[in-house]
Order: sequence, then C-alpha cells, then structure tokens
Amino acid sequence: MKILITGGAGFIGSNFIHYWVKQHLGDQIINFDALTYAGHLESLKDLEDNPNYRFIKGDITNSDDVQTAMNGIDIVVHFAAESHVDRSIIDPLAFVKTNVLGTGILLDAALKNKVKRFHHISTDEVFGDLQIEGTPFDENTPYDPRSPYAASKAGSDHLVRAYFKTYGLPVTVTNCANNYGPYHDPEKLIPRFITYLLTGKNVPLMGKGENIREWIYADDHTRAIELVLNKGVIGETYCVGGEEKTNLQVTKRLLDILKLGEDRIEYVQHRLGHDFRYAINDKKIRELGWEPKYSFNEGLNLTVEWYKNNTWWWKTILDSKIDVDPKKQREVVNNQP
Ligand code: NAD
Ligand code: TDX
Repeated sequence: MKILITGGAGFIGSNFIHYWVKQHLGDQIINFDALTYAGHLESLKDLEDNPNYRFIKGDITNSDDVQTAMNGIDIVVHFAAESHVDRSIIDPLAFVKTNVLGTGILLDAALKNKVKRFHHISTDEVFGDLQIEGTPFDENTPYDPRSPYAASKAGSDHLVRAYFKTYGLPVTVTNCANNYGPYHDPEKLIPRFITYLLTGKNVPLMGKGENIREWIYADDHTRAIELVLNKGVIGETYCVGGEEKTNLQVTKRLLDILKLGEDRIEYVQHRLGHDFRYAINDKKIRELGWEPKYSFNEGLNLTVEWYKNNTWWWKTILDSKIDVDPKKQREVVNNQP
C-alpha cells in the first residue's frame, strides 16, 4: 500500500508516521509537507534511511506539487493544516488558504488519481463552544465554529463530505479532541508549559485556567485513524475523545510531575473568543473497536519524560517563538487567580 501523509512533519503526522512504519512493514509512506514554522523534519530523523519512507517538500495549495505527489497513491491521510488558534486570530486568511483551498486541491487530485481512500483529520473545535451543562459533541452535532481556525477546518470538512456526496470519492473523517505527546510544537499549551518550566520560565495561563479541553495521547489518535482506515464506513465521520481537564488541572499536574510550585503560574488575559469547553461523546468509534491505551496521567508522564530527554528537538524551536506567546500579546493580568 502506498500512503500519502500530508503534514507528516507536524506534531500528529510525525507521531502517525513513527507508528505506521513499525506496525505496517509492507507499506510505503510518502510524507508531503511544506515545512512551515510547524513542520520539523528533525522529528523524522530516525527514518531518513528507511526504504519505506520518503519525504517530498510541497505545498497543498499548489496543484502541481500535489499532482506529482498523488501519482500512484492508494490512501491519503490528510493532516496538513494551519493548526494554532492564536495564530488564526492574527492571520485568519492564511488559515482559509491552507485549510480550505489546500484541502480542495488535494480532494481534486485524489479524485483524478482514483485513490482508494481519502482520510481527513479534523477537530472537535468545529462544533463550537460548550458550557458545563452542555451535551458533549457527537457526529450529529451541528457545526458552530467560532475561531478562524475552527471555521477553516469546518470548511474543509464540508468540502471532504461534498466530494463524497457529489463525486463518490471514498472519504472518511475523524474529529478529534486536543492531542498531546512527543514532537508537539512548543507553542501549544502542554509543550509550551513543559518547556517553559524546564527552562526556568513562568507559564502564561489564560483567565483563571477554567477553560476545559479533552486530552488524548497522540498514539491513541493514530490508533483511531488506523481503525477507521481498516473498518470505517466510507462517507462516515467518527468523533474521537479524551479526558476532560481544566487548563488549571493540566498545569497543576505538570507542576506536580516536575516538583514545582504554583508560583510558576502567571495568569494572562483570555484569547479573543476563547471557547470555554469542548467535550466529545465517542460512542461511535468505541463501537467500531477503539479505546485509548493511555490515561491522561500516564500519557502526561511519558510526555514530560520525552521533553526532558529531547532538549535537542525543542530548544531551537522554542527560542524562535516570540510572536505567539500570550505574554507578548497581552498584559499579564496578575499573579493570582
Ligand atoms: P501541526 O501544526 O503540528 O502540523 C501541521 C503540519 O502541516 C506541519 O508540518 C506543516 O509544515 C504542514 N503544513 C502546513 N501548511 C501546509 C501546506 N500548505 N502544505 C503542506 N504542508 C503544510 O498540526 P498538528 O497539531 O499535527 O495537527 C495535524 C492535523 O490534526 C490538523 O489538520 C489539525 O487541524 C488536526 N487536529 C489537531 C489536533 C491537536 O490537538 N493538535 C486535534 C484535532 C485535530
Ligand atoms: O500559552 C497558553 N496558555 C493557555 O492558557 C496556550 C498556548 C493555551 N492556553 C489555553 C488556551 C486553551 O484553552 O490552553 C488551552 C489549549 O490551548 P492550545 O494548546 O492552543 O489548544 P486549542 O486552542 O484547544 O487547540 C488545539 O486542540 C484542537 C489544537 O491547537 C488544535 O489544532 C486542535 O484542533
């Protein structure tokens, strides 16, 4: 099987590729990635000499690049996207271009090349914002995206389903909760906080840390995608959940693991339009046979351990981040919740 992974140099894509080369020895993997600020080829350094792995530098918004990469491909697993909500608030059109137009160009090429499956990776953020008493999202929840990131992902999801309904392209979609794990760019909450704490900095927690996310270890997400590729019904969507935690709970757990005190928390203003809560009912994919292997505590311990042992991977990346640090964008509110 020849599999095209878009965005394989990013966080989830690189975890997916590491998993796939070990579990599916006969498959050929092509990693197609534009290497934006979020693409780190170093994440796949150990695979450089693997005969079943090949990297192609290319942009999903460029039809020629995509057409070349799509040649002879059986399955597309589409991760490539602009993925950071804070960046989407600063530069929304970059998100429209990559996430909507880029997905459209890939779908067109997949159709022309008669791929056997186009699997689209999406997010729970397309469903909008929940309050505490709200019913968790499932496959039938109406879309109600609120950030430019979420709206552009929603647009891409609609296009994927339209290619199934209009042209019969064999698609599947997963809408997943917040991932964490190795190779996670240190501008997202968990890797930012780990790397800040390891380098002696305080952590910028938005609001009072009351916002809620569901967290899933990246390998558990990969196993969900693997299951959908093997057993999922064409044209269907599967929601993939995690464990619900407030951001303050996540932060306190990290401080505990690293044996540090709460004086390392710096409370900063909320991002614009900050969604309060995401929660997922993942009954449908559990009925297909998926369940997570890692509890939040297990996954977080593994993740902290990985960042402690892999400074080489994150140090230069961290040093390059000044523009999206909430402390640089907003005033520190105070030092107390
Ligand atoms: P990421 O930002 O870490 O990686 C994105 C990758 O896509 C990078 O390697 C980047 O270079 C590449 N890319 C960006 N624009 C491109 C373009 N025009 N052409 C080719 N490659 C391009 O993202 P991630 O966190 O790994 O997320 C991967 C996918 O999963 C995204 O579609 C995201 O919406 C979705 N998702 C992420 C999460 C999460 O918690 N991180 C949760 C649910 C869904
Ligand atoms: O420095 C920070 N301080 C802080 O309090 C950062 C980066 C985040 N936060 C808060 C904002 C959110 O409530 O933590 C929460 C998580 O923020 P992010 O890590 O930016 O993730 P989120 O906005 O929830 O989106 C992530 O999960 C869904 C991914 O980035 C998306 O790509 C995915 O679709």
